[in-house]
Amino acid sequence: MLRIAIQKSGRLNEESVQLLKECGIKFAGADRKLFAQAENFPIEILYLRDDDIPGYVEDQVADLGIIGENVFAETNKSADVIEKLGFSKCRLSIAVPKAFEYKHISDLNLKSIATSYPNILGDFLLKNNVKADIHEISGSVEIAPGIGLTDAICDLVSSGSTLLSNGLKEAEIIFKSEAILIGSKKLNDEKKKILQDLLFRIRAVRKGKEHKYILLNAPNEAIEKIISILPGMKSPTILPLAETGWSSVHSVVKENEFWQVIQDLRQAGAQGILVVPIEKMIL
Ligand code: PRT
Ligand code: ZN
Repeated sequence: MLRIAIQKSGRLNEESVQLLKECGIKFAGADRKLFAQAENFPIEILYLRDDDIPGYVEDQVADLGIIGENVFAETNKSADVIEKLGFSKCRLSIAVPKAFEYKHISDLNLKSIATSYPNILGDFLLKNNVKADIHEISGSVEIAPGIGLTDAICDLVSSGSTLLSNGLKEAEIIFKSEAILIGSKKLNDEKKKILQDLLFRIRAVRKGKEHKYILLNAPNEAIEKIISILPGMKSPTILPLAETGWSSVHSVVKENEFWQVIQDLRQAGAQGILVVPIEKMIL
């Protein structure tokens, strides 16, 4: 039996739950209790505050955890990073009031910076030979300059709209983060085996999301050109259509190359292009 800790509520909760469900694991949500036993996979789910998860994994109360890299780096607990999960992407940035003429990191010398990330910020300042006063606060960091508490802040940014609405501008990105799967350094063989099964499923789900299944019709003389455009897993599937001289081509395309590929395919004579999401992909 493996025990995984995920965030009880907040930005990571929904996608953590969704990922496990897409892996085919059935379990009850956090609204009912703090602990859920999966019905069809040897895993238990613990719902916790995200900041507590690295400590629980270090202490082997949980075997695995899903958290932001920012929290893992800040709490500095002993655990392995097993897999990046690709969601909850954000950055930890130093931001200053708009009127602050910021040109270089050294402009932060002898300034005060409010943050909930004193460790990551402290390391960054040390590395860059900046002597600034770190003012640790646990929330509403973005209002600190406006109320005269500090000269600058260091906080998580995703769209940047919180900075904008508080009259701040991003000065330095000091850490990039996304959700990660962490694991205890002391898993026994039975737990390692379950982890491998879970990882196999997670990777299949994530690969599926990164790709689209594509079906199209084309005149036979265009097929060679079309095959050269399609990257595919191996070579594409080609099936004859009822109409003579035409074929149907099936293949898999990467999400991030998708629009360019579609454009090239149309130019090469492809018609009736269908694009279908892939639920899971196993190579
Ligand atoms: O209760 P618990 O302690 O479990 O949750 P929490 O309140 O500490 O964390 P939560 O749920 O807010 O965030 C969990 C994780 O989501 C963080 O540790 C990050 O890894 C990740 N994440 C991704 C973010 C953001 N994006 C984000 N934008 N966490 C916080 N923010 C906040 C940021 O602090 C700022 O206030 O959103 C605001 C900025 O957003 P923009 O879009 O205006 O730039
Ligand atoms: Zn938290």
